[in-house]
Amino acid sequence: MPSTAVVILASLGATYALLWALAYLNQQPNEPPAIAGSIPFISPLIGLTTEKENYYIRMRQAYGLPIYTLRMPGPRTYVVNSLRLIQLIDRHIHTIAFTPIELRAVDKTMGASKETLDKIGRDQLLADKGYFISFPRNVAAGASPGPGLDALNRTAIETIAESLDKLAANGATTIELFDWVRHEVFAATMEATYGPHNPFRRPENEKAWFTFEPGLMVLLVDFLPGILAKECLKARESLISEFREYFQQERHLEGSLFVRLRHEHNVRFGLGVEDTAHTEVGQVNASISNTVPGAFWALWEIFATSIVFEDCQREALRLVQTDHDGVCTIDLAKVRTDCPILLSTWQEVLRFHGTSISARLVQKDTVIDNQYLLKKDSMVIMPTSVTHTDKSIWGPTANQFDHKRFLKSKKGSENTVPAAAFRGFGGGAVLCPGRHFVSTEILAFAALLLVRFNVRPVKEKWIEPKKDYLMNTAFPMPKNKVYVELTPKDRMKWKVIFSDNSKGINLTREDVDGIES
Ligand code: HEM
Ligand SMILES: *[C@@H]1O[C@H](CO)[C@@H](O)[C@H](O)[C@H]1NC(C)=O
Ligand SMILES: *[C@@H]1O[C@H](CO)[C@@H](O)[C@H](O)[C@H]1NC(C)=O
Ligand SMILES: CC(=O)N[C@H]1CO[C@H](CO)[C@@H](O)[C@@H]1O
Repeated sequence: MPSTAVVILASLGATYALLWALAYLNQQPNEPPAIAGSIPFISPLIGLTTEKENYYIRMRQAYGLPIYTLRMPGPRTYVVNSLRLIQLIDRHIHTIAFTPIELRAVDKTMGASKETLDKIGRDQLLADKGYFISFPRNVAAGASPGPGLDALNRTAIETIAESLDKLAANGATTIELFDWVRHEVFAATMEATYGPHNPFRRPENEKAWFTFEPGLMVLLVDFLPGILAKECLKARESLISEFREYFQQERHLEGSLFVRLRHEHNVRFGLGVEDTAHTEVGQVNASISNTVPGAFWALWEIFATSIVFEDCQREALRLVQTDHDGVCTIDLAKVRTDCPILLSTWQEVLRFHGTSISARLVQKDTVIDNQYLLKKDSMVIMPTSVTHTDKSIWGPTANQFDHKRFLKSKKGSENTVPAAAFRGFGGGAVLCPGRHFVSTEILAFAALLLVRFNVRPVKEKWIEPKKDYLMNTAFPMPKNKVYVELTPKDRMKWKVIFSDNSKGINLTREDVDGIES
């Protein structure tokens, strides 16, 4: 009789052979090559869990493939390294689609009813009929350069300016950078979006949001959410009831063009107040989850390195005019045109710290670039950090933070770095509609801080926090606290204005080329 050890060994061996066979034999010759690691299915899972984004970068370095297949439990996943292939995939809006992923997110995380999901999911891949696919076009006017954007960014900046005014009145104040930025940016973004009846003016609603947000991933994975995300679900219910009241009383009519267009979009698809209250939770997520860590890393880079700080401060000070009564006036609309280094720094923050992963679902067998077969029901993953660390695109300094990298005047930069290689706001059919707004908001925030306050770390030195990579945001979260002292520079009276010129911030290829999206 064989001993237990032999039985265990034999079954391990058989399992291994089976996994190996599944990973390789089941693979068609024209599919992207499979990378299985030492134990098929298990190694990639362990790699991704422990290394997060760095796993994709390591695989790119180790194998140098333009595209490859990762076999893990669940559907097969194609990971795209090559920018050229990413651009080709971007064109297959209907066959390599984003909408099923959005639909799943609404289903799992927003607590929408079956009827709501039916309305949202109907004809999802038809350009003029699908809810998600027609969303960007229907709401574009709310956040693209023009009156919609003007109103959004005016309110956001006023909110921040007011808050900094109060802070200055208190003299020196110590804050924790992330918590502080989170509150400032959240308050400004929500005020701009929802207007005078913004539900988030009530602190308990802001608190509910930040109880809800960290549980999103648990809801998305859908593993025992009732137990593991109990608080999160409770917070969601209270947020939904706030939105129910907001839309019931038609408060959105006094809100931004953006929120009004979103509401009209919903009405067009037959969604009522109850449905809208649920989808709005997703809109808050889209507009805040990347904005907060983005603003944090921007301020971190601007203040923690002295050259960056000096360059940015010099530019910001140029926006200030002091009249003979000693009133300082700053025109924040000019951050977009008159602060090229500040702008370049923000773009570099998006390149260097950006970790967004574009995910798509293959709707039917599709061949790209005349050679790679992508099979139906597979996932396609395009990690931005892979493109953003590619030395063949960014040169030998790809792994360094260079705040002047995106300066137009910098020698050779325009020729060597194609605008399309910058993927901080996505690209192609799925381009972030909030990009102009959020860029203006963050740059104006930084500029105002630069001119009004001395910002120094409580601990003598700036110590960069460790990064916590989350699977579903465009930036990592800082793991350590950063305590900072803010001291007003002067006792002058400050006036914050925005001159009128409806320009956007052109960071993506689509903006530079003037492509409508
Ligand atoms: C620094 C802040 C932000 C970053 C880095 C960012 C980044 C992105 C990226 C990379 C995508 C594309 C995702 C993909 O390809 O799968 C995206 C989509 C989106 N973003 Fe942003 N975003 C930011 C702020 C905002 C804001 C402030 C709003 C709203 C006011 C917003 C609304 C959206 C929406 C609605 C989509 C989905 C677009 C679609 O369905 O076509 N984002 N964002
Ligand atoms: C929340 O927003 C982020 C950023 O847009 C996105 O990556 C994530 O998938 C969203 N989460 C859900 C559950 O919709
Ligand atoms: C951005 O690009 C558009 C279209 O190409 C152009 O009209 C606009 O002036 C540019 N904005 C800035 C700030 O350069
Ligand atoms: C992109 C941008 O900054 N747009 C506008 C922001 O708001 C001010 C005030 O209305 C406008 O002047 C900007 O053009």
